[in-house]
Amino acid sequence: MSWSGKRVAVAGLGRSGIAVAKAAKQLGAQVVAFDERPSDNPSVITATDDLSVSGVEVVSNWHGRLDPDEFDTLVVSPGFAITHPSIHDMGGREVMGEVEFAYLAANDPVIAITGTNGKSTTTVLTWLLLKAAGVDAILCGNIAGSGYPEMTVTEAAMQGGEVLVAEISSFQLETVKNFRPFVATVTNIAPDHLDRHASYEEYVNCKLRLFDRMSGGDTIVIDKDAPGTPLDRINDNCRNVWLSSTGTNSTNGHTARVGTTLFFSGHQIDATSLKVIGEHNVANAMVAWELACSFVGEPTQDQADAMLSALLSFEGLKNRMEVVAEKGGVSVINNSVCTNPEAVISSSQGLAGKQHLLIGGKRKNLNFEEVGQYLRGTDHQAYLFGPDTAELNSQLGGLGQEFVSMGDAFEAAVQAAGNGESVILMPGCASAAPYPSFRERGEHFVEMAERWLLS
Ligand code: UMA
Repeated sequence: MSWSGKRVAVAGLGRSGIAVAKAAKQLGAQVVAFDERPSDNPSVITATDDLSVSGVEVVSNWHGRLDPDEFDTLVVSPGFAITHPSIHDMGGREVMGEVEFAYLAANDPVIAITGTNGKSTTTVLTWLLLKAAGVDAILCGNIAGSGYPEMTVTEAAMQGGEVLVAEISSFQLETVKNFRPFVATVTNIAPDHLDRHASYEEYVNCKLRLFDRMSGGDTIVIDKDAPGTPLDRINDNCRNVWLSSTGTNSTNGHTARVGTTLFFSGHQIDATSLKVIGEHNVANAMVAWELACSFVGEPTQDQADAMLSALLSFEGLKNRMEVVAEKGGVSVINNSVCTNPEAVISSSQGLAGKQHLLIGGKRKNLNFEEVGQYLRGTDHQAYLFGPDTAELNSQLGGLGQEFVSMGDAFEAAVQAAGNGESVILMPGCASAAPYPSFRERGEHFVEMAERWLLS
């Protein structure tokens, strides 16, 4: 597709919008980038300076409307809901999201990973396995704050390599049309983002859009034991690779499990030798291996050895069950990226010993009753904080202690924790003020843990 001379509006001056505006300009389009934040916002100032150098016009303090006669195409960032008035204003003209734009600009095949939980870990693991196998793979997509060299899909498309390994969110899938990964998976599906998607069904439909265009020589990798994945709705117009992360189902790929023994292309390891803990990480490892093999084929002996060594040395990502301090037999763990009830339960189940869980933030219309039921079957304690504390506690059946701030909740939790126990930031919610994102929330938690170590 040619962008030369096209009049392109880009909605959003975040990571996606900046990348699209620069790329569209580089591809010969006339670009105007819009953002509803005021022009004196520090991020808007930085973005405006950055884009002006590239010859992109910037409109900040935007009222959210567009004159369709001025533009041929609108490219929206994932943070824009499909109900945004600018999309409506475009009428029948071309509207696409960042992933669609990147796909049209890319020359490389894409391995795409979606799902509710585990997608960042699976994406990084796939990328590490491919690198170990000698493939020039690029890590990209929705992934943020992983500690690895991540970039937007657009930046990856413009950079080019052998294959793009992309984490893809439901927000990004709302606006895809031609996007056709060569290899793809959905890790699992559980309720999330119900403040953005009209219903859980719509959220599931969005996730499954990843597979819509796949056919012929493409490959879909599915864990038959993944919670919430509708196995009867997986596109079978292409190769389907089935694995069984619990070892209870039949498989046709490169991985298998018998008890705690895991097989990767014939190599045998015990699940406990993985540095990342929990059953969900066994699933992530098996899915990543299948994804990597779907690209490289049957690995040679040297490739398989290098891939296995990469898998066994993987210590996990920042903000994901990251042990940040240990004192007096108490472990302090940062799981700031845990932003839905299902992730609270699965992350907690992956860890032995009594847990003191810091839960709170924006609830996103999600229901925490199942977390309440889960906690009642354990001796874990919940410490609630943030704007939705009262609603959270009511859904937990009143078993949480309520605090104004995450700092107060942390103080109470470390006071109460004893030898062999853990204090975990397990928010289950999106970040809320004073934290702009899960990264700042995690950073503050780590700072508190470091101060506690010195106390
Ligand atoms: N904006 C408006 N009006 C709107 C919405 C946004 O003007 O109605 C502006 C904001 O003022 C801001 C910009 O748009 O300046 C932000 O755009 P954005 O929200 O799309 O954010 P980006 O920085 O482009 O980041 C996006 C993803 N953000 C979202 O999906 C909300 C990032 O995922 C992703 O890492 C990045 O692209 C690169 O691909 C974040 C996320 O929270 C981490 N994702 C959700 C999740 O993982 O649960 C889906």
